[in-house]
This record gives sequence, structure tokens and C-alpha cells, in this order.
Amino acid sequence: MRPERLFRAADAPPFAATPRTDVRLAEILLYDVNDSPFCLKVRICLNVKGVPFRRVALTVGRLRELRRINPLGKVPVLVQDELVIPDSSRIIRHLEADHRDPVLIPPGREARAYASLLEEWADEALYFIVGAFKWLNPANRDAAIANTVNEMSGILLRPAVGRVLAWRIARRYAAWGYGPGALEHFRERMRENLATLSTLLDGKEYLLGRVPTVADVAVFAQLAWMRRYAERDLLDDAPVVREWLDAFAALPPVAAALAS
Ligand SMILES: N[C@@H](CCC(=O)N[C@@H](CS)C(=O)NCC(=O)O)C(=O)O
Repeated sequence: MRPERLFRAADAPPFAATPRTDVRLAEILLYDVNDSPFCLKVRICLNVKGVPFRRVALTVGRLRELRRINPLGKVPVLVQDELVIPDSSRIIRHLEADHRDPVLIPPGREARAYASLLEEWADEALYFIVGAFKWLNPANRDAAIANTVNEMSGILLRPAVGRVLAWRIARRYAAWGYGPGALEHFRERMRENLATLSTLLDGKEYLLGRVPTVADVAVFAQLAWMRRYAERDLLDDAPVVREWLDAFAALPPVAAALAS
């Protein structure tokens, strides 16, 4: 059996990656938007595994290039040589195959299934709710546009890019039947999700126990994103989740990903 670090040694910090000196790999590029939870999820995993990469910040000028490599036009996309991998979950499984240590996807069948379920729940359910907060709440409008657009375009184009983006996303939510009037509905859904998460975390350091996994990374990425907006107040009623978020944010690879 490979000497994978499933359980950290008493003196080792969580997420202490062993630097790779045995392989020479092509440079990894990450097409990235700073205020995207999926990009944050991937940056955390790259840092955790000690894999060097170069951020390619998505700008208006690079949109065509992005569509060429990912016809869905979504970030993150990882590029390494000829290899182009869109989608955070696929990227993480690719990283896990090439950089096993430290393990983020538990090898046991049950633990792996549980971690994948939580990852999917974060990526779909939490993302949808936090996206509604970000784009439907007028109180978040300026922060939403600044966080998303400042890196994407030069100062002159920013107002127009911000308006187009906000309009496109609000139109998507409208097609699903949600407008600003649905904000209380989304707050209630988030309260329920935070209560569920409090139950799952009760008495545990991480979602699966003593070791951080992809489940922690995925849930963290969505809630760290929510903290940038007015609905961070919902965490006041979920102290267990808040403490877990604070502790996770302080881990060096996570802090570095948040800052990048
Ligand atoms: N399932 C994808 C979702 C990626 C995604 O939705 N990314 C957003 C940014 S947070 C995006 O690029 N949206 C642009 C669009 O939908 O046109 C993943 O896990 O990477």
C-alpha cells in the first residue's frame, strides 16, 4: 500500500504537502475569476497539494480564448500541455490522480461517496442560493460588480461590463422564476442548509472527521463567497459553521488561495 497521508501525524499541520521533486511536469495554467467559488475551490486544492500554477485572470479580452478551450464559457479551466480540463470537480480528480499526497478524496468507498455528495450539494444547492444573494439583492449590487468586474476589464469599460453581467445573471434567475422578491425565500433555504451543516460538523474538526477533504473545500468555497455579501449575517445563528469557516480560512494553503 502507498504511504498516503490519510491521517496527519500529531506534529504535522493539516494539508502539509510534500514538495514534488521527482517529476517534471509542464506548467499548469488556471483560467480563473477571483470572485468565483469554483475557482477558489481549485486554487485551494492546488495549494494544498503544493502544485505550482499560473493564474490566467479572465478578462473581457480573453472571453473568446476561454470559449475556444471551454465552449461553455465557464471558469475554472486547467490547462497543462495539450490537456484542457474544465469543471472544478474534474480538475480536482485529475490533481488527485497526479498528486496523491495529501489525499483530498478519501479512498474508502463510503467516505468517498459521502464526500462527493457533500461536494455536489455545495456546488449546486449552496452555489444557487449564494448566487441569488449576490445578484438579486440590491444591497450587494456594488460589491458584486466590483468583485467580479474589476479584474475583468479596464476602468473605462467597467460600468458597461458590470451592467451587462448583472442583467444577464438576473435574467437567468428570472427564467427560473426568481427575482429580488425571492430573497427571503433564499435566506430561509440558507438557514436550513446552515442548520444541516451545523449538525454534520457538531463535535468534528472537519466534515468527515479529523482530516480535511474535498467536501470541506467545496462547502468552504461557497460560504467564503457568501461572506463577501450582506447575507454573511446568517452565519451569526450558526456558530459551529462560523468557527469551522474561520479555522479553515486560517490554514496556510487556504489563506493563500483566498488572497490570490
Ligand atoms: N460546475 C462548474 C461550474 C463553473 C461555473 O459555473 N463557473 C461560473 C463562475 S462562478 C462561470 O464561469 N459562469 C459563467 C457563465 O455561466 O457564463 C465547476 O464546478 O467548475
